[in-house]
Amino acid sequence: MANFPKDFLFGVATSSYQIEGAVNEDGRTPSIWDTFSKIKGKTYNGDTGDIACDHYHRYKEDIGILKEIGVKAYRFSIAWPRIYPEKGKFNQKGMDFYKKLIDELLKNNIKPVATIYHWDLPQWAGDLGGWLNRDSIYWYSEYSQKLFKEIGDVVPMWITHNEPWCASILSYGIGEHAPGHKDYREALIAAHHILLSHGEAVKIFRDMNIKESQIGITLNLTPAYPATEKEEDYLAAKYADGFSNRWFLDPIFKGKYPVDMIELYKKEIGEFDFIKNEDLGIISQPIDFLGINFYSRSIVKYDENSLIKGEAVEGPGKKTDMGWEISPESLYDLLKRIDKEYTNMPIYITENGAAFKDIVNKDEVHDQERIEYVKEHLKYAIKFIEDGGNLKGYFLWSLLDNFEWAYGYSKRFGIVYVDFETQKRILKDSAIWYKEVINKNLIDNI
Ligand code: GCO
Repeated sequence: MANFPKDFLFGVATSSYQIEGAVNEDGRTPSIWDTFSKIKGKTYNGDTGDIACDHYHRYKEDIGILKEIGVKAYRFSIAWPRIYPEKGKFNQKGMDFYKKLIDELLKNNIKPVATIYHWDLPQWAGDLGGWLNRDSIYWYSEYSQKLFKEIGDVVPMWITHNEPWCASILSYGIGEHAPGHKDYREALIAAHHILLSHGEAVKIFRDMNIKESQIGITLNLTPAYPATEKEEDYLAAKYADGFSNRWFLDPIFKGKYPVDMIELYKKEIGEFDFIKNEDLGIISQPIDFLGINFYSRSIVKYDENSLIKGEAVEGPGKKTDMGWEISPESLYDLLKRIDKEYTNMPIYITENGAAFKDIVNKDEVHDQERIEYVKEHLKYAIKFIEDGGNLKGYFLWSLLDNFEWAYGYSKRFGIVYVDFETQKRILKDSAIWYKEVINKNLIDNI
């Protein structure tokens, strides 16, 4: 048995486009994900977020489920195109939805944790170049400032961005996410503007002096390990780490981009003339906490021909339905490393969880593999805390099965099963198990 600290914040996480649906309601205009998901071949089966979990209409029922599971906090995201359906035009109706959601959470004693941007950029912003346009920083600042004005003090924890790596590299470089571009210069420009917009939002938040609330950012971090003891594989792992982790951690915590990566990228993208002198000072504004999304690790071997001189190889561990290797001990390595090299500030695991092929039988889902996955990760989370690590909470991804981006509805991450035909929700065994963990504040049998 292992106990969590008394004030440990157990929660679950979701995001707007993945669950809300109601894409044309109350003044919302399309986001780049509405556009992207409707292009043939971009998502599995042509799936879109048009209806998703219909959470926009069922939020009360869903908060009822949160209450039933007993979570202390709920991490959701706000859909920018509901708040600013057009450039510079605020939409009160869109805002009202989140006010109602937050009221309902507070009534049920659940702490609202709001992500400002979880990838559903308004299409109007996309049409103006999206994150490639330096003005995106001002659009995002205007949006953030409005949120802080309207609900800044009733939301105790603000997350500026979710996974800048995905919103930039995966979206503008690899092309798997909206807007689906494949250009590394674009990817790095987008990453820079996203980081800058983060820093600007933190500045605005501080200027507004919202005392009761905290602000941070969520990064998806993937520890990289060399495939063999060969020196060249170590180099590949170092670059893979630069690519996924240091490119975001270093500017935020050290106020600079990693020099080895700058040198490497320069050969591909040319000059970094989109970085201005004052930018790094803005990006490295002090924050109150760091959010980490953790799912897996990467193992890499040297590859002369790849941009980052490495190629991923398959790890030996069991895989989830995403094909991601299950490697809970890497979470521990990662947390220790953050603690040692970057910061001792409060850390929250803002996402961790797994997709598996769930089978419904008489209104029950026996998702033992998901329970094992979460249990193993919580075990290493406790180990880090016992070592003196400043880990303050854990948000399971996800509350509901939902729209898994390019994978559509083919991957189920929820601890609550959703029948997308009827919108019926069924608590999986993992939800019932998680309820017990939260209730007892410990995990048994370890
Ligand atoms: C993420 C996303 C989620 C995904 C999850 C599983 O931040 O990557 O927050 O939207 O659904 O990570 O891939």
